[in-house]
Amino acid sequence: MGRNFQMDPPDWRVWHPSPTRPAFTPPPGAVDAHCHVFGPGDEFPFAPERKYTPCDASKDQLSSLRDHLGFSRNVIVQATCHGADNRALVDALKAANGRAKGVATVKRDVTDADLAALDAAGVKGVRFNFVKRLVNTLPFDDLRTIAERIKPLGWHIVIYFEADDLPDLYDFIVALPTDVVVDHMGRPDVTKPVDGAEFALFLKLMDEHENFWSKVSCPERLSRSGPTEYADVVPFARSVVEAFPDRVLWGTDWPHPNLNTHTPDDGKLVDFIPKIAVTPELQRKLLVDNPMRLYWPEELKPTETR
Ligand code: 0GY
Repeated sequence: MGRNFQMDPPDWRVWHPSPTRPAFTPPPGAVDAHCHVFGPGDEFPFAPERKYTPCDASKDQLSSLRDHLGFSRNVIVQATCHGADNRALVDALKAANGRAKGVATVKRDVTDADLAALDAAGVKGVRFNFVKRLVNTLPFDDLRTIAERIKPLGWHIVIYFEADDLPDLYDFIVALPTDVVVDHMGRPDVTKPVDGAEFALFLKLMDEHENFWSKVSCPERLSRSGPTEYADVVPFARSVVEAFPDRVLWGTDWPHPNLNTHTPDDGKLVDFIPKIAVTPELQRKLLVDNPMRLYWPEELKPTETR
């Protein structure tokens, strides 16, 4: 921890210092499509409006983890503790030499010059966060304005909400004018049936809207049965991977903000992948083809783009 910030809540869990090396070998070129950097706070101060103060989790620590887990690239998602100040994210993207792309947080008054600078640094989307314990969500009108501002850049929108909130958000999100990536399958309550009404609404959203993608990430957050198997999350994630194999992404969620049940072993999280993507083809789509299409389209041959 740096000089300027104390972790809050004080029992904040620091990320795993020595994760196991996964038994599962990711395919060449695999992308961890959901992770964060925190600070370091002394260099990139956390935002005054933040709802938690994390431990530091630097760009170098993230790239070491990437290599340790057998991944090639990262998509770094702006964490709420940095608000709309994307400097730590941009710093990490610049240092990654093309091996990381980003998802930023912006406000409606973001300037064209700011957007152009984020684009040049490798930002490919913005995040709309509806989880009330993390943010005071912007009004729909602001979000619609931001969506229209980022659309010409070819960016997409990442949305984070909890399953309870989907009915109220449904009409708003299906009207968004870009590709939309839902974090963590819309956070299903995995104690409810996988074929029950709550998850059916999320599957309907994915089924009826081809611009929607899902991250099949965060078993450690969703599970009630717990580590290291996260068995209760498997049916949910596997059903999404099998129903929408070309619109799913996976990420570690390192350094695991706000997780107070346990400290995830990132190697074990990687070992969750073959349980939800059970063939080499599904694994390649999940970890390579899909994230490359969304985040590195410039590297694809013309026949591979949508
Ligand atoms: C996640 C989940 C969480 C936090 C954030 O930006 C964040 O602060 O995303 C959470 O607390 O559920 O995706 O990292």
